[in-house]
Amino acid sequence: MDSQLFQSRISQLSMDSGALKETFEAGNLPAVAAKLQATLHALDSVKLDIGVTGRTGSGKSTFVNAIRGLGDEDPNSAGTGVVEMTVEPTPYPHPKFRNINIWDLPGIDTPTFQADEYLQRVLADRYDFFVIITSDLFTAGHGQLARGLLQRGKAFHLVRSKVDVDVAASSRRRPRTFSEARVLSQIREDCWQRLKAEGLNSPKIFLLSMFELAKYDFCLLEESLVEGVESHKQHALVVALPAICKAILEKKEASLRKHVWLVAAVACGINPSPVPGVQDVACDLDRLTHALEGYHHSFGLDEDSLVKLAEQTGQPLHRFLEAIQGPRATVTRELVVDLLGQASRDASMFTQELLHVPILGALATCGISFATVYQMLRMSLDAAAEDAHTLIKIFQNSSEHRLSENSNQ
Ligand SMILES: Nc1nc2c(ncn2[C@@H]2O[C@H](COP(=O)(O)OP(=O)(O)O)[C@@H](O)[C@H]2O)c(=O)[nH]1
Ligand SMILES: [Mg+2]
Repeated sequence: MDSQLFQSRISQLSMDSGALKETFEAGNLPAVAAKLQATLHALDSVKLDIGVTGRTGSGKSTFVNAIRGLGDEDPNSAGTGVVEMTVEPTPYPHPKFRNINIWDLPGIDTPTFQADEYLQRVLADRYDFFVIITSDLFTAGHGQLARGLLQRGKAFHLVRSKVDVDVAASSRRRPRTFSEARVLSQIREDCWQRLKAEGLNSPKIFLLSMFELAKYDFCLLEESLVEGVESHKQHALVVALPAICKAILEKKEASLRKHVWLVAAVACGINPSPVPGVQDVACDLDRLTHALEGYHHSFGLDEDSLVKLAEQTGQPLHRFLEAIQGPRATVTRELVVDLLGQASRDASMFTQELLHVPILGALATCGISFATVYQMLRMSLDAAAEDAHTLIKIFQNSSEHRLSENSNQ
């Protein structure tokens, strides 16, 4: 669906809230739910295209993999290595959120590089924003490219990769006077000076190591990517970004929470069937299974993500599995039924609480089904977010542990 139509649907939703309330109060949930279903569908199918560019060998392909939560050896990974492997723009869909494509773009280091020609060749308008990577100096080519993007009104983010290499080299060469903070600030200063010479004043630069993603500026980059994208695409990006930073976990939680009532209304209003063993509750179990799967994927709690986390940290998988409080198993209809059973125990009390909230109160009057489903989604979201916070603590502790082991060697 095109973005204008989507935006108008979202704004219509808020304008319609009075009308929605009346409809709910009249008890006509199916009529409202059909409208909300279209909104939910639009939200789930927002397309996002990210172009990753820079010179050959700067780490473009490695970044394309890292931002999708993949290592170099995953079957869906972009090929990495010192030889340039990317000749044409190549889309790499996010493994869990297929509506997001990260494009590995050709290197910008041909001897006759012309930004305009390059941007035409890669179809610049296709991308929502660009990430420009360099592993050493920002050159005239990067400057030309950035100016070309500014002229086209395209957002870009500047990344200086491989800072782990600079840090390690400096600590070897000047062991007595070494300061990591100083190395980083020198890199930053150098980037600023060179970009200034290219006509770009105080741009944000993100220093990264693709192999220690959480260590340098990746968390700041994640936030900047989200802030820079059109507002109706923010949700799609937030849920798909790697769940390794506290700030992004909070953004994920808030964005998913905002849509809980929408999912609940659609699940109760479209194709509801009685839930076995849960009295007075009817809803679409498949939709709820899909929603909970989305929470697991977004917070990195699915099996694939946990296996990758164990590999990255060198910790045994069971350490992560044991730390998880919420359901560990793959999300199934049986699990959803079980969770609905748990939620139904206090749903009637919850219905009373909902009555005080505009719109939600109106929904609650539609019956115990909505209150139970809403409660179940909220509980599951809270549990998933809490587990994700626990996992990043283990992740960060194990990175610090590995770093101190390395520096003692
Ligand atoms: N130490 C270190 N090596 C990196 C980093 N990013 C990429 N590399 C390595 O640099 C080489 C080139 O990376 P690649 O992603 O293929 O670059 P591309 O040609 O721009 O796609 C590979 O061997 C990567 O493993 C990084 O942040 N730190
Ligand atoms: Mg490459």
